[in-house]
Amino acid sequence: MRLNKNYHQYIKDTVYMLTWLSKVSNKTKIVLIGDSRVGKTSLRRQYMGDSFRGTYSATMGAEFSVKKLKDNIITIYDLAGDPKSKIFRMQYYPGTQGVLMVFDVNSRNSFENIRVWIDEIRENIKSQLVIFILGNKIDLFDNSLDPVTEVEAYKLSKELEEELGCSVSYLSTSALTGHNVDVAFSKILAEIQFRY
Ligand SMILES: Nc1nc2c(ncn2[C@@H]2O[C@H](COP(=O)(O)OP(=O)(O)OP(=O)(O)O)[C@@H](O)[C@H]2O)c(=O)[nH]1
Ligand SMILES: [Mg+2]
Repeated sequence: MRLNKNYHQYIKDTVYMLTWLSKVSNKTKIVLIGDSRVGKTSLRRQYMGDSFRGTYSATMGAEFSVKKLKDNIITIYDLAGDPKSKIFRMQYYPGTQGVLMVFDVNSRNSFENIRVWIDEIRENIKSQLVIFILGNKIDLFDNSLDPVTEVEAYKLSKELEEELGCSVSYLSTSALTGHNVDVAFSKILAEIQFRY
């Protein structure tokens, strides 16, 4: 097969980065999961300092970013929310220390599906975890759309904490305005440092 030159370079860079990462001792692995379109990629881009994209482009399988903080290398795996991508997501779960589980505050369905996502991580991650639930698109919060309130989301996080026996927190975010995005990442990293 003849590979497109850019694609070939992308594969080479990815292999180089993964080889380099395997040699770094102090590293943290975070996955971003949640339904399609809730804003996982937008949150990752906002955290990495990339510009906000108003148009939707579905993640195919997985995308990832690497950030160096002091002597710690953070790898963020941004997984496709499409139910058909479950088979691809499974290979990225091993070794995960932190999960950012995202829903859209104006989509009750995406909030109800948090339980489905919990089942998926229970099946695939056996190590100790820190979980943050993020109610994204808070900038669009609209009372006429039966939005998911902070009280409901906080209540779910406490129920899950009890059921799973691990730390589960809640924050509302906006990938558009940047509200709580750095806070979410720095809090989950601090919690992982504390627990591991
Ligand atoms: N207003 C607003 N729009 C957002 C926000 N976050 C994401 N969006 C928009 O929502 C759409 C979906 O965002 P993505 O980040 O691609 O969603 P995703 O969760 O990565 O979706 P998949 O890759 O399909 O799993 C895009 O059109 C974004 O511009 C937000 O906080 N506020
Ligand atoms: Mg995406």
